Amino acid sequence: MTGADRSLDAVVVGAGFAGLYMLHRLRRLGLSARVFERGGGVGGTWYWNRYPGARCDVESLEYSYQFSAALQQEWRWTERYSTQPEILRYANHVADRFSLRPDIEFNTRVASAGYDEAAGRWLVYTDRGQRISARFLIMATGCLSAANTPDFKGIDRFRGETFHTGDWPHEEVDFHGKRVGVIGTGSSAIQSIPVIAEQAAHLTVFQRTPNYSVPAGNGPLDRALEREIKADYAGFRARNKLMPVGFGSRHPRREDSALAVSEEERQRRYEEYWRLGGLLFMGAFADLGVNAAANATAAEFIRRKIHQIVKDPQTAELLCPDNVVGCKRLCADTGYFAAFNRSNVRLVDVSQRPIDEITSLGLKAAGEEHRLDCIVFATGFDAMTGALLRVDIRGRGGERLQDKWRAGPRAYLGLAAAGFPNLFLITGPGSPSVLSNMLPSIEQHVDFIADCLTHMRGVGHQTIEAQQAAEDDWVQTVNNIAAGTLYPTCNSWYLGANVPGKPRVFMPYLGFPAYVAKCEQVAAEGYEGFAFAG
Ligand code: N01
Repeated sequence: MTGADRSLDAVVVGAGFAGLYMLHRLRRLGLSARVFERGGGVGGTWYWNRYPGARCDVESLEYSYQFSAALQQEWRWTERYSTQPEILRYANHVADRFSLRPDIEFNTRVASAGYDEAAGRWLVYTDRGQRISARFLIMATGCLSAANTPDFKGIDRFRGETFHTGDWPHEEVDFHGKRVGVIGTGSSAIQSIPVIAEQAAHLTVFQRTPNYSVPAGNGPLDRALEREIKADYAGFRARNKLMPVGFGSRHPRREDSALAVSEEERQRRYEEYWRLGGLLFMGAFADLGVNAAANATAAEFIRRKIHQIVKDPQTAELLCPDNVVGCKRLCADTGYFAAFNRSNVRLVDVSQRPIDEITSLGLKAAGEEHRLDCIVFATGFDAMTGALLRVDIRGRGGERLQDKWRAGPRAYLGLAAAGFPNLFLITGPGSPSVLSNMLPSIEQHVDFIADCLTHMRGVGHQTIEAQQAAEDDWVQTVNNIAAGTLYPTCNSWYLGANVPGKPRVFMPYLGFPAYVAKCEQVAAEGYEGFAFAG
């Protein structure tokens, strides 16, 4: 292609877990590939989300790669749920173990990419002025990697320090002696608040919507369990693959309805699953995600727990959500509700009167000025589409992905978009991604793409493109499945409802095993729903 500095088989955008494994597979196929990463290191989400208390809500023995049996055996996790520093160490270990770094360009953002139909190649531009011609463009940009800071009035006037949980500084942040404000009460806030509360002179939490949270039950990794799993890791992975969310096979989801048992049994079951911890709580009964009356019994159980933990009844009541449990992602915490018993922590309800403005000295909310030294925006992400659409991607006829997705994202299997030949999305909208265990979902997508490239090479195809009809059907399928659940009943980031003006479309595909089966069937039938050329 004319004007390119360099020609490659594939450009991969992002060096998180998806980009790292994609690079490994591409190399093994003998293809030339380069990864461009805006951060200064590998790890993606785990490179940026360094806020105090950050850790994963899927168990470490499951939130890890399985493509290498040796890697799986040799890596030792220290806790049941890994901390962000440990996950980042793991990502770095993988990059070194498989010698991936020479093909990764750090501190380099892919700004735009345009498809040249005549050449059948992508021309990719970086913010450092590079122009790369590539046959394939593979977006490994992550689902929760574009931080969202609401457009608060006066945000630039604040004289203190500001932080975003999803874009945390790499230097140590010390809140000792400081008056800190945290805006938001999602997973990031719920993990960071207990830690910040221990340091800060005073902490004010600004809550618009309370969230359900279940204690994670974290602790040192049980070495006997580790030995047991490592003795048959493949079997363990295979059992997890059959779980609706792709993890948790050690704690089977129950088959019965919350409404089919006695009140006594229901409470006993909820206690059992409360002790299991975190996301596993949702497995207590089979119908918590689909039956509002069943879900209401779980909601009542958690609200009672909040009232038991939080001493001030008014604060406890404010912390009690009234929506469906799990409709916004259920949080997993370590000491979240108890943090509100501390004398240096205050909860401010901004549900009725939003935050008015940020001033030079703090923040005006609910008719009061709060003096602050630091503001932490725990305000989440432009999820699933944000990072993709921050790159100006233009397909056939110069069509912009931003325009194609103006009314909501449309992608076949969450992997490819009609009008954008030779573009692959790893864990894109329309795939299980955030409603599954991300690591196996990433590996499944990367393997699908690598197998597809092998197939193309075998039959001599130059381009692959999702067919419009297949894409339309798939978007409809994703919507139909979500509509049969309680997920669309609240303003979650799954729906894009957390970003003003973002179209409301339920983005993830619900059901990991069915999704994997569909991908396998598509591949077995010669990549049904895709068109090949060349
Ligand atoms: O973001 P969120 P997050 N004024 O969108 C509030 C994953 N994750 O970073 O609910 C006032 O959940 C907003 O209020 P509301 C996990 O999948 C995983 O916490 O929109 N408040 C909400 O309270 C998670 O779900 C882990 O009314 C405003 C908060 O900001 C996902 O990332 C850890 C506001 C945003 O919550 C996102 O979590 C961390 C405004 N104008 C994250 N705008 C684990 O693995 C927004 N808010 C455990």
